[in-house]
This record gives sequence, C-alpha cells and structure tokens, in this order.
Amino acid sequence: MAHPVALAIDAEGRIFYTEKETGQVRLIVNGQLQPQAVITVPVRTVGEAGLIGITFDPDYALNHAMYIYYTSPDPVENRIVRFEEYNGTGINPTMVYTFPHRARSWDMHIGGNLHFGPDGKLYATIGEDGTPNLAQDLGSPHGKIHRFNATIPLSPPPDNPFYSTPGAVQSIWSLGLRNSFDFDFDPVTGRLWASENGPTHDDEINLLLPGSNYGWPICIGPCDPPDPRYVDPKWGWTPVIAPTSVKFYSTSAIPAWRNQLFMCSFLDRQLRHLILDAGRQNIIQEVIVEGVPCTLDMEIGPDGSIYYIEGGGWSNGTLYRLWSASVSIAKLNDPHGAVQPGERITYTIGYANTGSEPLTGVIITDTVPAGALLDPASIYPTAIVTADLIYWQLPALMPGASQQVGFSVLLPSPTAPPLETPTPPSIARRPSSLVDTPTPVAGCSANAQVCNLAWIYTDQTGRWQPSNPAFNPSYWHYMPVLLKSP
Ligand SMILES: [Ca+2]
Ligand SMILES: [Ca+2]
Repeated sequence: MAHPVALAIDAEGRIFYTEKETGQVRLIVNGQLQPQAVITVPVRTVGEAGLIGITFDPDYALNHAMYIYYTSPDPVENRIVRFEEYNGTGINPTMVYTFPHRARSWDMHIGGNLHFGPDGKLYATIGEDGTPNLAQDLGSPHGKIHRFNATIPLSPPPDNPFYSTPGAVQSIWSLGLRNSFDFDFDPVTGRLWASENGPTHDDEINLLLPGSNYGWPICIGPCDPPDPRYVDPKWGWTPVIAPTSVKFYSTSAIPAWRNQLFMCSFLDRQLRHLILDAGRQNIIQEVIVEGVPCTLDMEIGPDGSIYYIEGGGWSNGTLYRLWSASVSIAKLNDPHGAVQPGERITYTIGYANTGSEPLTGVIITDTVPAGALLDPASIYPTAIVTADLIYWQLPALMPGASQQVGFSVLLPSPTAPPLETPTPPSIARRPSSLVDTPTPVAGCSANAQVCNLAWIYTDQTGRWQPSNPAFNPSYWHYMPVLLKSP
C-alpha cells in the first residue's frame, strides 16, 4: 500500500483507504486492490499534510456518500469533501467545509479524522496547525474537535456547546487539543474518546465532553496543580508513543473483546487494550496485545475481523487482518501451591486449532512462577526468554492439528540458615569449674526466624541437667536467638 493512512470498511467488507501522498482513495475487494483509484484529489504533501481521513455517511447504503479530509495545495487550506461512490468510482466531489492551513517547511498538527457519532452528526479532529495558542481560541477552528450536521455545506447544530457564544466557531465540540489523530464513540455509553499527541512527553487519551477544555498548551498531561478549568487525560504515555487510531471493538465475534477500547501507536507500533472501569469513564489498566504492530488506522470488518495498517503515512504500509481463530489452549501440570521445595515441575502447554482456517504466526507465552528457577535446557521447542517470560513463535497449525510446548522449573530448597552464635551470657555466680561451651538444647526448625535456645554450661564431669541433683537453676539461662535468614 502506498502511504496509507485511514481505513473505512463497508457492510460487504470492501476496504477503502486514503493515500497521504497521492491524494487517492483506494479500494480492496475480496483481498484484491482495485487498479483504479476511487477518487483522486490534489494534495499538499509537505510534512504531515496530505489526504488523511475517510468515513461513510450513516445513510451510505442509500446515498453512497463518503467524506474525506485533506490539505489542498492551491489554495493552501484544509478541506472536508463529500463524494458519492458507485461500484468503486467516486463522483460528485463537493467541498463541504474548509478552514485555513499554515504552510511551513514541515506542515504539522493537522488532525484529520472523521467519524459520525451515534447522534448522526459528523465529528472531525482539527489540530492546532503548529500554533499552540489557537487551541485555546474559540474564534479559531484549530486545536478542536468539531461537530457538524452532514448538510451541504456542513452546518453547526444549534445544541453545540458554543453555538451561541459570540465570536466562537459554532461547530466546536471541545477545545484545548494539540493534535488528536483519531477518536471513536463508546458503543455502550455513546461517549467520545480521542487520542492526543503530546510534544516530547505526555501523550494522552481523553474522554471528550461537549464544551470541555483539554488544556493544551497550558496543561500538558494532567494539570499540576489541578485546575478545574481543564480536563485531565484518562491515561498518558511518557516517553511519547504517538497514539493514532482509537477504536471500540463493537462486535461480539471475539467475545472477550466485545465493546473494549483499543488504541494504536505510530512510534512503538503496538496495539493497546485499554480496560475501562464499570462506569466506563476511566481506564484502569493498559494491556499490550502482543505481536500486533498497529501503526496507523484500525477498523472492524463486518465479520468482526480487525484490520490494521503497519507502517504507512510517510512510508508504504501493509494491511493486516486479525481474527478470532477458535484455538483451544490447555496448560497441564500446573500444581500451584502444592509443590514442595526441591522439586522439579514440568509444564506442558497443549494447543489445538479448533477453527476452520490455518493458523499462522501463533505466539504462546508463559511466565516462570515466582520463586522458581527456569531450566533453560528444558524449554521445547526453542523459545525466546526475557526476564521471566517464555515466548514461543510457532509455525503454522492446520485446522484440527495440535502441538505442545513445555518447560521445567526447579523450586530451590531452602538452605538452613546459618546459626548466629552469640556471646554466652555472663553469669555472675558462674563456678570456676564451668567451661564456656554453649550448647543449644533444642533444635530450631530450618525456617524459624526466631527460636528460643537454652544455653547449658557444662563442667568437667558432664552436662548439668534439670534431673541432675547438682543442677543449679541459676546457671540455666534461656535467651532468644535470632537466626539469620539465608
Ligand atoms: Ca478509520
Ligand atoms: Ca490534554
């Protein structure tokens, strides 16, 4: 793919994507890239400029309408254009919104994604155009997310937060944004989540509320000290990762991921699963989905497949499909809590492809139990071991086939702690016949942290014992002895 940026997938699984540098919308049907562009617009391609966003009209099945976002070279300005697509050909391109763009030697912070909300309105991210203070200026479209009626041209809905504010751009939905690259709506709550690119620190994901200010450039990341005028991000990243696509997995094809929030990142090329709390207003955990180098856009196909772009933008890119493969995995020999010190445990992980399609690129990971020692020679087949993570990258597995991987760990035996022998207690009335040979009368268990030892002083004839009539209790002295832990 030549410089792909954004994807849009229709109900038949046809995949449309934008090419930053050529200004072309391209189409993939049944895995085949169509030779002709759907539509081509003249683009300025300096820096971050080019053809970026694309989305379908909610009534696409009826009106065939699509929208794209790009920077025009002459005049230099940013545009939202509506066109109609029939059988892979775009017709009737109509500019429905335009706003200024500052040409530089490296154009920056254009934003540029478009999506319709559950309210039927068209939302668009517009970056601060390399001029940070514009993000706080309600008279500028820059550094904002906008909300439009999908009219020709686009128009601000009267229930927008600044619709009646004198001097404000009426389409502004929220402000104080540097360069939000993408956003999506929670399918459960309808709330809008958007990624935000920080400068050299503090990348963010934000829950965008109408009329709220997200701080740029006054607060970078969370306000410190807190400032009620600005809304803090829900999660952040330092050093920066350049967050890109934001997507809720809104189907149930992968049941564990249903309605879950995901984000891609341009710099470290990772797919992140951002786990929301029960109220779906906060992120409580970030999980890296291993082995998914999701760099730019990510969209969901009609069968629940996830499509994502690796690379793209300034370079060529590759489109990948991620789908639920119906694999069963069983871990055997996992005697958690029942293993005795000194024992060796062998784990076997069996997996079977219970789906109907061949599996390639299977990755199995496991961790070494805390306190156990991995026997590297026991790992089969060959695996990558980092810290306590074992990471197998395995070849293709055909439908119905199964395979096993395994490894052994050793639970170390606790070594008996060295006994610290303290100075024998001094006893004022010690008979001169006694020798200073302290002898513990009772053993301590190997794991004891504290045990009471009795010191017995012996004379030349033998040990004094309580049963010995000559035994003098005044010479029988107990003291606690702290055993050193190994
Ligand atoms: Ca997209
Ligand atoms: Ca912010």
